[in-house]
Amino acid sequence: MKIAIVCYPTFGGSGVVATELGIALAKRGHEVHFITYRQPVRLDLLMERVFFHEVNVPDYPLFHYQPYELALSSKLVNIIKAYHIDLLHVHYAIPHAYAGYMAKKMLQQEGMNIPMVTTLHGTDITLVGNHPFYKPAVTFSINKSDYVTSVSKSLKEDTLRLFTIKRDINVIPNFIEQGNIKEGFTDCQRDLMAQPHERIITHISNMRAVKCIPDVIKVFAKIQEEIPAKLIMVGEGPEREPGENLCDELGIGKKVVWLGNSNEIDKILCFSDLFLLPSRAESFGLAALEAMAHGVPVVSSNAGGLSEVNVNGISGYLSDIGDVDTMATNALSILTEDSTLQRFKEQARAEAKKFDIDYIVPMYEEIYEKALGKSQKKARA
Ligand code: GMT
Repeated sequence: MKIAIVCYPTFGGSGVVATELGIALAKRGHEVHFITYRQPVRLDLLMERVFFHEVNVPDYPLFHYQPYELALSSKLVNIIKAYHIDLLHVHYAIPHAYAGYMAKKMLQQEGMNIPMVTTLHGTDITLVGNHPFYKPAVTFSINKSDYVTSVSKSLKEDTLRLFTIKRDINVIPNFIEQGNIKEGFTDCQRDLMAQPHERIITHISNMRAVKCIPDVIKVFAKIQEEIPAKLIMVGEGPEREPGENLCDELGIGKKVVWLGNSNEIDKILCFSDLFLLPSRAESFGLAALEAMAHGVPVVSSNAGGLSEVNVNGISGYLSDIGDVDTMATNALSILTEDSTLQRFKEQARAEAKKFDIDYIVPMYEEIYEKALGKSQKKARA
C-alpha cells in the first residue's frame, strides 16, 4: 500500500508515534510518504520505501498568520497525485484532519477517492481541540474522516464526551519496538550521571504546564531527603526555566541535571532507576511506556489513559494528580531496597511487552484495509 502520513515533526509523542509507525510500515513492505513542515526527529531518510515531502509556507507581508493548512492541503493533493497514494493517515486532529479533508475534497473533484484515517493523540482533544475557537472545525473533520483511531480508551471516552461524534472510534494504543532496545544498548554509561550509590530518577517531556514540572521537582525533593539520588530532566519547553528556579529555591539545584531535547532517550533510560510522570492530562503516556520497556518503573498520576499503561503496584504506582506526598512515598517504596527495585524493573519490562510494535502495527493495517475496501466500493458504485 502507498500511505501518506501527516504529523508534527517535533519531539512530541504524536510525531514520534507517527514516525515509528511509518518506519514500521515501510519495513513491512508499504511505501510511506511523510508530509510535514520539517524532517521528523526520529526519521532517518536513508530507508527503503520512505519519502519525506516538506511543506513550505512562504512569508507574505499581508498575512499576519501564515496559512499552513492551505499549503498542507495543496501539498497533499500534489503528492497524492504524483505518487499514486492509496491512503492518507493524519496524526493529531488540528489542523491535519481539516487540511486532509480539504485535500480529499479537491481530489474528489478530479475523480480520485482517497480514504483518510485520523488518529487522535490527546491534547488535540483534551486541551486545544475543544476550545470554542476550534471545536466546530475539529468536530467536522473528525466526522468527515473515513476511520478514526484514538490512542487509549480514556481518550475515546473524552472525545465522545467533549464532541458530537458520529463515527466509531477504534482504540489503537501507542507501541514500542522492544527488539530495538535489546539490540541497541550494551553499554549503560551510568557513571557519567551519578555515583554508584545514588538512584537516578528521570523525567522526559516537552515541559509544558500539563506535565506538572513543579510536581516532578517536589517529588524528587522528598526522595533525596531519604536516599542519595539524582534527577535527570530531559526536554525543552516553557516550564523548564521556572523549574530550574524552583530547584534552586529548594536547594537541590546541584542534584538536578537538565539535558534539553535529546535523541539519546535509550541511553538515558538505560541508566534510570525510576521515571516520574505526574501530568494533569495524558491520553496514553508514551514516555512512560518507553521507560517501562527499558525496565524503568513509573510513578505517575492517574490522569487520562495512564492507568491503561502503568499498572498500579506492578510496573510502578499511580496516584491522584498533584498528590506529591503519595508519589514520593511510592517512589521510595520502589527505590529503597535493591531487591524491590529489581522486581519492579522486571515487571515494568514485562508490562511494556503488551504494547510491542508487532501487536499494534497490524491493528493500523487492518483499519487501512477496511478504509481502502470502503473507498473502492464507493468508486465502483
Ligand atoms: O504530551 C506530549 O508529550 C505531546 C503530545 C503530542 O500530541 O505530541 O503527546 C500526546 O500523544 C502521545 C502519543 O499518542 C501520548 O502518548 C501522550 O500521552 C499525549 N499527551 C497528552 O495527552 C498530554
